[in-house]
Amino acid sequence: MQILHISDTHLGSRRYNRESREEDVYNAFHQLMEIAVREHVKAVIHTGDLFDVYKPSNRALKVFVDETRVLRENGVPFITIPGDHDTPKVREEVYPQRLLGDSLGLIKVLLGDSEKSFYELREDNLSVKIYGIRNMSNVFKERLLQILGSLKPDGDRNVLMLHQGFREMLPYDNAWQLEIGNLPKGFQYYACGHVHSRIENVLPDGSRLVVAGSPEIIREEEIEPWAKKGKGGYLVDLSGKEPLTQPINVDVRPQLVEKVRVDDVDSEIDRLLSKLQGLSSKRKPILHLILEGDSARRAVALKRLSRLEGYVDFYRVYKDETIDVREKVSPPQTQGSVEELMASYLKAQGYNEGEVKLILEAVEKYDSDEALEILRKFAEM
Ligand SMILES: [Mn+2]
Repeated sequence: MQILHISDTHLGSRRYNRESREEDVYNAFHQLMEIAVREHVKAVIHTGDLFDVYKPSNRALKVFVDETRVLRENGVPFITIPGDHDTPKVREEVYPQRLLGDSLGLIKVLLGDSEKSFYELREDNLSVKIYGIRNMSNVFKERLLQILGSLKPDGDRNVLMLHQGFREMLPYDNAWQLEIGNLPKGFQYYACGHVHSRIENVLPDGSRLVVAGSPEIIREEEIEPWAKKGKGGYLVDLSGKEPLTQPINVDVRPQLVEKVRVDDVDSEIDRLLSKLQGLSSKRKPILHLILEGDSARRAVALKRLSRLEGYVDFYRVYKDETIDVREKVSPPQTQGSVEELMASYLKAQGYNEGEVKLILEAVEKYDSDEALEILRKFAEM
């Protein structure tokens, strides 16, 4: 029995306020639905962040309803849990999934703490039970562990859907709620969302923990992993005791992060254009540029970059790392009065005499009415 595991589709996401970005996100979803039908999967499981926000636009809702029609026509259930993005931020609001599931019967939703704790898929004599828990924020950590501990998976094969941060993958403060060791036993496949890049883990008991990732590039950090591993979903065959997983890719609009030396912008543009010619995708790429070099050349370089138009979907300055090379950077002095030290430090930071004088004045008179007036003057400089 084969299912399709997808996640973090973020329908409605519109980065850089670009129409093409919103379209691309819908297009990736369209390709996933095509894959589901082509591969004759028994179900599509989606591990959260179906929508980019908990109040999706009518357009995002319509795309979802229209694109999943083909599943309903083929009797393929769409089973999902809410992620952090589509969790209401207001107590009385409801999950968009409840509208689509409870009210319209278009999808099957699992929350983990409601009456329905699993959906069963049957093929021949094999029973596959799909469990799922909605995303729970840090404040509900204990509740999450409690629900995990209460699960009694009793299908021939059992799948658990989660949308949480794991310490092993996101080892930062407040970024994780679970450790792999917290996972209850008895599941063959832990279907995970939240992290946007693909991760596959084989656990000691032979079960699989797979983070499906987002099928389009939602944030710049996803560009590098996309270039290495592609994006899409996972086909999961649950026929045997150990699941077989196979990543399946969708065609994603190429995105590149490129450094550009503003001092030599024309040859940099030539280099970029020949690099773009080597891309295999028919879609025009998105360029994220990191500007380097003398900031005095930046304005001219920005004008020259318009040569890229027509070759790219769009380009943007991702980071400006140009520097003012005319300022002599000398180390600040280490002896003298506090004021002298501050003045020398500020000069080394590139402030001119007049600015330094005003800053020192503002510091000295910080608790008087004059301070505001000084700061206003400074802002006008
Ligand atoms: Mn997400």
